[in-house]
Amino acid sequence: MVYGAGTGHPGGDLSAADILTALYFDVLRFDPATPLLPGRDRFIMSKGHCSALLYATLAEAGFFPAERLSTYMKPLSLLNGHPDRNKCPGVEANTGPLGHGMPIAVGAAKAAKITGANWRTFVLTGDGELQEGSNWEAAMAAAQFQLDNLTLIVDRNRLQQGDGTETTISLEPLPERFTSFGWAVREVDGHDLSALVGTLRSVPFEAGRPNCVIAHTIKGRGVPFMENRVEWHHRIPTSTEMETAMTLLIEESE
Ligand SMILES: Cc1ncc(C[n+]2csc(CCOP(=O)(O)OP(=O)(O)O)c2C)c(N)n1
Ligand SMILES: [Mg+2]
Repeated sequence: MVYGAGTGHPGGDLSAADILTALYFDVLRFDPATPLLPGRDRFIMSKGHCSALLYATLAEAGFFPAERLSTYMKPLSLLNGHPDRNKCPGVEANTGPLGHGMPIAVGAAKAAKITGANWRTFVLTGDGELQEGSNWEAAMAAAQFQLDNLTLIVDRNRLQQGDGTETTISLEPLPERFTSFGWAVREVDGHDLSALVGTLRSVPFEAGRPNCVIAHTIKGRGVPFMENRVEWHHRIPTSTEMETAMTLLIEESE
């Protein structure tokens, strides 16, 4: 999709692919035939620059035909560079400007508490994204409202755009920061599907506390020449690189 569009964020897509796989093929409750079913679990892809990953997952989960993926970012496509809930079935919130998903997720989780509904809200942020102050305002509100029906997953690949998170604006000690904000925190290998599923299935971790899962990941995971390389945040593969990458990914999946 990224090669075909000539733009995109392959490093961050690959970083979170296992997380979305665990969510959509085990944890989340939804019906792709009725995307707005009132009782569905909500998933908010706050790192909206990784729209290619979200669309590929939604297509695989049955929200729309996989043939549509080839229209990614083409003129008049419903699959924009940043996800649009009015265009693409299954997209829960318009994201892309970093720092918006958490506040939206807190509102959704609070709404479920107010109405007594039992659906859950999950939100995925990047780690660099956590440098946006809105996340911490949302984190304080979630603890205040005792939103144990809310789960934040942090894609902790330690890279942002252009550099590492720790050399830009350090996030550590990240688990302790969320704990001190009143959240129940777990750390997990973000590429171990059974660990991801086990952790995400077990929410709420503690009654009355919002849940934070810090998923340790590798940006560009699955394609060795992309792994942990900051330039692959926003680089487009050449045709040779694309073929090599696809061969490696298909081999790994078989
Ligand atoms: C408010 C805002 N500022 C800047 C950008 C441009 N931008 C897109 S992705 C990105 C880096 C995100 O890093 P991280 O959250 O760690 O994402 P990941 O490593 O998972 O790709 C930036 C700065 C943006 N989308 N929104
Ligand atoms: Mg990152």
